[in-house]
Amino acid sequence: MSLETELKEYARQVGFDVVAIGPAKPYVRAARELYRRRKRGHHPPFTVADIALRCDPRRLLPSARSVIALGVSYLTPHRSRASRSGREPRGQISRYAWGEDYHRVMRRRMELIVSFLERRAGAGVQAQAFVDTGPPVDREVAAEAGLGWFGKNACLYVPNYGSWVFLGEIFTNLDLAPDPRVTLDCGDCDRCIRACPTGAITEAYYVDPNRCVSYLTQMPGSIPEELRESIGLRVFGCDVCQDVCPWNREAVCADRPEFRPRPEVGTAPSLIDMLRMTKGQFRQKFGLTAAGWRGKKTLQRNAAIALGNSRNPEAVPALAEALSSDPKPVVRASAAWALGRIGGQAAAAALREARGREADPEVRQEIERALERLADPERAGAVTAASPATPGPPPPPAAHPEASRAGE
Ligand code: B12
Repeated sequence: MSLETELKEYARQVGFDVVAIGPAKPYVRAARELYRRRKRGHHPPFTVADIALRCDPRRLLPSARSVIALGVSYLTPHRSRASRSGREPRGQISRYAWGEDYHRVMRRRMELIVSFLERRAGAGVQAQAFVDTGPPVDREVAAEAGLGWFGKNACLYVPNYGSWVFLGEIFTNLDLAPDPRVTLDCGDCDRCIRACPTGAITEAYYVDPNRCVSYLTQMPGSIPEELRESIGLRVFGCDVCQDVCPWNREAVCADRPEFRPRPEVGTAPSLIDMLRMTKGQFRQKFGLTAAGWRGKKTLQRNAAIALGNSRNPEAVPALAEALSSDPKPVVRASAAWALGRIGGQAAAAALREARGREADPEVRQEIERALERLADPERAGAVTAASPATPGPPPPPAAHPEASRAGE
C-alpha cells in the first residue's frame, strides 16, 4: 500500500472525515486577497500581520514539500432553540461552538498523524501541524490541496459534508503524490449574500470582517451601535450564510459525539443566566468550547445585547443589576443599551438611577442615549434604522427555517 493511501486510512481512523494532499507552494491568490483586504481596512482579525509568512509554507517549514489538508465534520442533527419570549429568553450559539473546542480535538488528532509519519517514513521526517490559530490561511490550503472548493460566503465546502467542516493542515518534507482539485462552484445562487444579517458579504467570496456577525460577537470593546440590532439573539458566532446554503442541505450528518452540544450549555443558553454567570460558571459552561476563548466579559456583553434585542421585560431586573454593579464598563454599557431598547418604567428607572452614579464616560453616554430613546422612541428609531452605515440587506430567502429563527 502506498504511503498516501496508508496515511489517508490512518487519518480516517483517528477521526478525520476528509484528507487531501497538495504541493507545498506559495498561495498566490491568498496573498493577493490579503493585500486587497488590508488596503480596504478589512484585514482578517485575530491573524498574524505578516502576509508572506501566512502564504508560503516554506517560511514556516523550510524543508516543506507537501501539505496534508485535513477536515472533520461538525454537523450534528441538533437545532438551536433560541427564543425571545417567556421567562427565560434564550440566545443562539453557532454550531461550531456547541461541542468540545475543535482546536483541541484537531491538534490531538494531527499529533497522532505526525507520529504515524515519523513511524512509517523513518528518521528525517519533518512535519508541522496547524489549525486555525497558526499563520496558514486554512481554507486556501485546503482548496489548493483538493479538499474542497470556495462558496460565495468564502466558506470551504467539502464534497458530501458541505461547509460544516473544521480545517487543519500538516506541512511536511515528505514528497507525497498530490490530489486533484475540486472543481465545483455556486453557480448563480446568491442566497448567502442576500441572507447575511448585516450585508457583510459585499461581493461573492468577500466577507467584510468588520460587519460579519461572527466577528461582532468576538470583537473586543463595544459592538458598533448601528449593528447591534442585526445580531438578534446570537451570542457567539453566526451560521446564517451556511444555514441558507442549498449545498449544506445535502450535507452528510457525521454526528460526531465530540461536537454534539455540551449538556451544560446546549445550543440556546438562558441569556439571563449568561449575564449573571460567575467566573466558575463561565469556566464550567464555556471553558471547554470554542465559545470561551474571548472570556466571560465578551459573552456577557453579547448576552446583554441579545436581551435588548429580545425586547423581553423579564430581562429588566438582570440588566438593571448588571448596569448597577458589573465591574466591566462594556457590560454596563451594553446593559444600558438593552434597557433602552426594552423600555418601560422599570428600565427607565434603572437608567436614571445609574446616571446619577456612573463614572465611566462611555457608559454614561450609553445611558444618556438610552434615556433619549425612551423619551423619544421615534427619533431613536431613526438613528438605527436609517443609519447610512447599515444598508439593511434584502429580506432573507424564505427557504431556511433556522436562518429566520436566529435573526429574530
Ligand atoms: C479571521 C477568521 C475569521 C474572521 C474573518 C473571516 C474571513 N472571511 O476572513 C471572522 C471572525 C469573521 C470569522 C468568521 C467565521 N469563521 Co473563521 N477564521 C478566521 C481565520 C483565523 C483566518 C481567515 C483568513 O485569514 N481569511 C483570509 C481571507 C483573505 O480569506 P477568505 O475570506 O476565506 O477569502 C478567500 C476567498 O475569498 C478566496 N477567493 C477570493 N476570490 C475568489 C474568487 C473565486 C472564483 C474563488 C473560487 C475563491 C476566491 O480567496 C481568499 C483567500 O483564500 C481562519 C483560520 C485560518 N488560520 O485560516 C478561520 C476559519 C476560516 N473560520 C472558520 C469558521 C468555522 C468560521 C465561521 C463559520 C464561524 C461561525 N459560525 O461564526 C465564520 C464564517 C464567516 C465567513 N463566511 O467567512 C473555519 C472555516 C471552515 C470552512 N469549512 O470554511 C476556519 C478555516 C477555521 C478552521 N480551521 O476550521 N473567521
